[in-house]
Amino acid sequence: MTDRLTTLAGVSNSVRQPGYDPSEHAAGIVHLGLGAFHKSHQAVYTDDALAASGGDWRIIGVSLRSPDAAQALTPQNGLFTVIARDADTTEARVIGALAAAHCLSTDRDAVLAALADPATRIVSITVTEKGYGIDRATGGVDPAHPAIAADLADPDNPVGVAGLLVWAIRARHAAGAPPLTILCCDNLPENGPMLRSLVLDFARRTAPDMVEHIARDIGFPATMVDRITPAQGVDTLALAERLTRRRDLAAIETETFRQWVIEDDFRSGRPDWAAGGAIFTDDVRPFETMKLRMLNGAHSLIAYAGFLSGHAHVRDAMGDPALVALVRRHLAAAAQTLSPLEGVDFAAYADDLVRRFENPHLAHATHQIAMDGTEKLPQRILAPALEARHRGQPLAPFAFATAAWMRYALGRQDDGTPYDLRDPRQAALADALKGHDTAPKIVQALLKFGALFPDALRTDVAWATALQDRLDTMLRHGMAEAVAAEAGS
Ligand code: CS2
Repeated sequence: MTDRLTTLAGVSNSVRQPGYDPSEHAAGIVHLGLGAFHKSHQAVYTDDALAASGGDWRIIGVSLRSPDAAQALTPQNGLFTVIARDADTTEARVIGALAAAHCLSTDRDAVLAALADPATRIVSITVTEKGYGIDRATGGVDPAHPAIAADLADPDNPVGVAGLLVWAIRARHAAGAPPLTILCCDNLPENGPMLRSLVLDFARRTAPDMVEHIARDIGFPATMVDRITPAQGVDTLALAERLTRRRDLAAIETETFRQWVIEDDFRSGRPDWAAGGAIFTDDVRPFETMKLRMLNGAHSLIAYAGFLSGHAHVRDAMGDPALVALVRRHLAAAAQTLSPLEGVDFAAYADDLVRRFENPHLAHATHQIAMDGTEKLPQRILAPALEARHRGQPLAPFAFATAAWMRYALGRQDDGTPYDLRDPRQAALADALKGHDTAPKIVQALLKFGALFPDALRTDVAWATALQDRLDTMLRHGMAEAVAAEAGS
C-alpha cells in the first residue's frame, strides 16, 4: 500500500511543494472553519506568502464540530494536496501552511490556548453564512441561533464564533497580548463590518468592559474571497494518490482560478498575501457586491433550477443551453445593478464565470450550493432585485431565480421524491408552507417569511405577480420546461 503523506520526502517530483521549510515557521493565525474552501484559498495564499517573504504565519486550523478534518490532517502533520483543475490543466501542490488541526468539540483546551496565545495575531473565519448567528435586521446577535444562545448562557465555555472571539479578546486583554485582527472570509455583504457589529453586540451582553477595546483596537477587515471548491469527491483521493504517490486523506480538488481582495486593516501584522496575488484595497465593497451578485447569484440560480431539472452537478446544468441562456441573462442583469469598477469589465467577468461554471473536472453538486437558501438569497438575489427595481431595470431574471428557490423550498422533486433542504430554517419554512399548494399561496407565504424579503419587494404587486407566474409554470410543467419557457420568452 502507498505510504501516507506525512512528510515532503518521497512526494512525486512533478508535484509542487512548499518553497520554504514549514518547520522553520511558527503559527500566527488561528482559522475557524477548517473546510475545503479554507484549504484551497487562504492556506494556498499563505503558502505563497511564506515562500516569498517568510514570517511566523502558519495556521492552526479549527473545526467547530466535526472531528473529520483534524483526524485526516493530524497524522499528516498538516500536509495536504490541492489539485487545481480546469479544461486543460491539472496541477497538484502540497501545502505546508497548516501547523496543526483541531476540533473544538474534542480538543477544547488546545483551541482556547491557541486563541489566547500572544503569538496568534489573526483569527480568520469561514463557517458559512449561517455559522455566525447574525440578526440581519439589527446587525446584532440572533439570540435564537443555537451557538449564540449557548454562548450567551455560558460565555466562559464558548462553542460558537461570537463566543469564542469575545472569550479570546478578554483572555488576551487580561494577559496584555497583541490586539487581534479578525478576518471574515465568508460570502456575506460587508463581512468585516458585519462581524464587528456582531462581536460588539455579543460583548455588550457578556463583557461590557471589552466593548471600548474592541471598538478601538481590534481590526475587522472586509474581504472578497473566491475559488470554487466542491466538497471532497469520491475520486479525489485516488487522483491525489496517482499525482503525489502518497495517500492523502485530506486532498481537495478546486479550480485554477482564485481571487482575494482584502481591506488592509491589520493591527498586529499579516502575511505577505500579495505574493500569492491577493489585492489589498481601501474599499472591498464593489468587488464583493460584484462577486455576490454575479458569481454567487448565478450559482444559486443554477443550483435551484439545475437540481430540480435533474442536473446533479453545475457542469451538467451548463450542458443545458436553455439554462445557460438564463445564466447569461442573470449575469447581465446583475451586472447592470453594479456601479462601474475601475479596471473590471463586467461582460468579460461574466464570460469567465460561464467558463468556470462549465469546468468539466469539478463535480460541484447543485444540492451543495442549494443549501442554506434563506441565508444566501438576500445578498445574492434580493439585493440586486431591489436595486434593479429602483433603477427601473427588468426584474424577470431575479424573479425567476427567486421562484426557483421557492419551488426548491417545497422539498420535493417534480415526481414527488423528497430531498433534504439543508437550510437552518427548514422547519419554519415547512410550517409556513403547510397546506399551501398553489403558486399564489406559496408566493404569499414565502414573501411574508421571517425578515427574508425587503419591504419594498414584499409589498410590490408586480414582483409578486412575476414570482407567481413563474412558480405556476414550474409547478404545472416541471422545472426543465419552466427553464425552456423562460429562456424562450
Ligand atoms: C457557492 C460558493 O456553495 C455556494 O453557495 O456559491 O461556495 C462559491 O462556490 C464560492 O463563493 C466561489 O468562490
